[in-house]
Amino acid sequence: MIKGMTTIRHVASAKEYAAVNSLLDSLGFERGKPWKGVKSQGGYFLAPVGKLELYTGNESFPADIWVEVTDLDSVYELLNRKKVRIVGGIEPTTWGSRVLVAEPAKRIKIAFWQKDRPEESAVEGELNARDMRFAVVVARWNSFITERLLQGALDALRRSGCRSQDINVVRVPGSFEIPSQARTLAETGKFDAVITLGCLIRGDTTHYEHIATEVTRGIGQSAQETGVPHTYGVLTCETLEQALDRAGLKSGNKGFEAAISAVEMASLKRKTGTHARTPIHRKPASKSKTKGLQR
Ligand code: DLZ
Repeated sequence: MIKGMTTIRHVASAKEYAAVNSLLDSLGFERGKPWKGVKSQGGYFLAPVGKLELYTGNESFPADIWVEVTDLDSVYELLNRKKVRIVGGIEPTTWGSRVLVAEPAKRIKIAFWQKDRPEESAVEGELNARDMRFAVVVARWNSFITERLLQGALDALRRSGCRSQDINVVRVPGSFEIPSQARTLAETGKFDAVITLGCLIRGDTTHYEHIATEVTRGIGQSAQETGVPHTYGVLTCETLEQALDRAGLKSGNKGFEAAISAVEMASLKRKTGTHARTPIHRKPASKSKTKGLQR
């Protein structure tokens, strides 16, 4: 039944109204649509999380707008820079937080607060590829670009601690062939993750959309159905210039990024996965069927 909640505050003057708006902008609040009525004007800000908090007892709170922040000291600096009135300073609370009250306009008090210790601790993968094996499927089409992606990916794997003999590079004719080969490799159960690298350029591919859709879908499907993490380093570009940018010039190297994501996902899988659909059977690299394909 409930759709949303809005707290309304009246700001006395247009100057103060502008100042409060400017402060909330600087703090990163998302602005909603402004409105203009017969007697007044206004606008709203969206908060990432909203709460309606009720309490009972004798504690008194210094403001009725409370904004939880991740870095209270930076907010303090920002308020000083913007010459916003601060009531007192940063104070400890009785509930394991620190609070700072600002008064950007008359009778508009905002309490900024930060918890001393964040409550949630998320599970994350690590960027350590020691004892992990990776398959890299790379398309030969547009090899001028894909070889750069491959160099980026190999660099990332080695920097993450992966041994050269644990990286298996497999070349396929074009991006269209990536998903089936990725799946074949994933199904061997020998790899912690599969990294896919290719480059589709709209300029020279009339059926670009179809290939791009099929490649993306196929790689995703292989990841889901085999349970082996796959990462996506297939560039889909309008022009060769754009592809060059993403293969080591202006916008980094997407091969490097795909490999780093593969390390993270492989590590995460080890932490969170109960069992893989295709368990990883560790064998000495020399007995591996893909031995001849190693770089
Ligand atoms: C045929 C084709 C074309 C026109 N363009 C590209 C491209 O931009 N990038 C790419 O990786 N592959 C391209 N291909 C080749 C197809 O992916 C596929 O290898 C062939 O159609 C053979 O099945």
